[in-house]
Amino acid sequence: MRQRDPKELFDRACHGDRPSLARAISYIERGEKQGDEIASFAFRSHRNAYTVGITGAPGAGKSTLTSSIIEVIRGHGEEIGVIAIDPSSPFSGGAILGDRVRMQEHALDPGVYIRSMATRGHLGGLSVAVPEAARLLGAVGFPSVIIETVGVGQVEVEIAREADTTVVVVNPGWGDAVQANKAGLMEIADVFIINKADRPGVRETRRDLEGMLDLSNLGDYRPPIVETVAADKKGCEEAWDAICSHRDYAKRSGLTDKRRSTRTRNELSRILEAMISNKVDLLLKNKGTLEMLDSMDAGTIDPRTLANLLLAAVT
Ligand SMILES: Nc1nc2c(ncn2[C@@H]2O[C@H](COP(=O)(O)OP(=O)(O)OP(=O)(O)O)[C@@H](O)[C@H]2O)c(=O)[nH]1
Ligand SMILES: [Mg+2]
Repeated sequence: MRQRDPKELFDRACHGDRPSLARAISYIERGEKQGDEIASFAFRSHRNAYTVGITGAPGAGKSTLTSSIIEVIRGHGEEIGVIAIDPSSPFSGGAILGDRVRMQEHALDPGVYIRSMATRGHLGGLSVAVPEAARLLGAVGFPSVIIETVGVGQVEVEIAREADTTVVVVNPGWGDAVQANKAGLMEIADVFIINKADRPGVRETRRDLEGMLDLSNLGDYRPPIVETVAADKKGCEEAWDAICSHRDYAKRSGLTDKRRSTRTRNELSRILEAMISNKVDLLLKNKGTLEMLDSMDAGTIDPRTLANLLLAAVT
């Protein structure tokens, strides 16, 4: 029982105890009180990991690429944490298994920590749980954390966007870049990767991406386009170099601090919204409220007046 004390769990995780780290992330994932406390210890530790969001269409090769990039990072002697988001969308139901298999080659390496996360009742969902888990990985000593998320759905895209560096993975072939653009991935990319470059259509995809970049309102940074064959571990050293170049640029230019500030503010508002919405749910089930709802049915009080009354109770 004592082991579940949040402070002790956090300390153990900081000393490299992986089972404690796993349990701590589960608490965060499930939105339990211990998880809130652990997230708070992590935040106040001021040990920030550099976060890389990797996103793209289902099956673009994000997990394969992540696995190959892990190898590059390990080759440089650095440790790395990975959070793979299991999308709740029916599009990629097989992701959990796929990701595990794809990154299996690193399963025994103590310098690599790979964790899948899904929505498990956390207030505010993954958009709150993932940044908390990423911060925990930073607090326990991982200098970098890769967050893999499929680029479908608002929450998933948001999670990828809110990294220090966002990588958008596309595939060769007519229209893939256009699809990425439609999914809103164009404007969040700091680095583009054309993966599966062993397939035809690389030139066309690059041309499409360059064309869209020409049209967008770029400042003094233009996202590079790197070609990879992740399945053969080709181009992954260059991909990691491009990612690190963006990291250095963002640090130098003050972008990193600006983004981190925006990110924590967004997180605060998400938590607040979730808390208030939780209170609203409770309030609507309250016996007193139920009577007022009857009055509304009877036509003696209107929804807006009632809402104002209830809002006063919530705040
Ligand atoms: N030809 C080719 N196939 C690749 C390459 N990289 C990955 N693949 C294959 O593409 C398929 C999907 O790879 P994943 O890494 O699971 O893709 P993903 O983007 O993580 O998929 P989800 O997480 O399900 O969205 C697998 O069969 C890989 O073997 C590549 O560079 N070339
Ligand atoms: Mg995957």
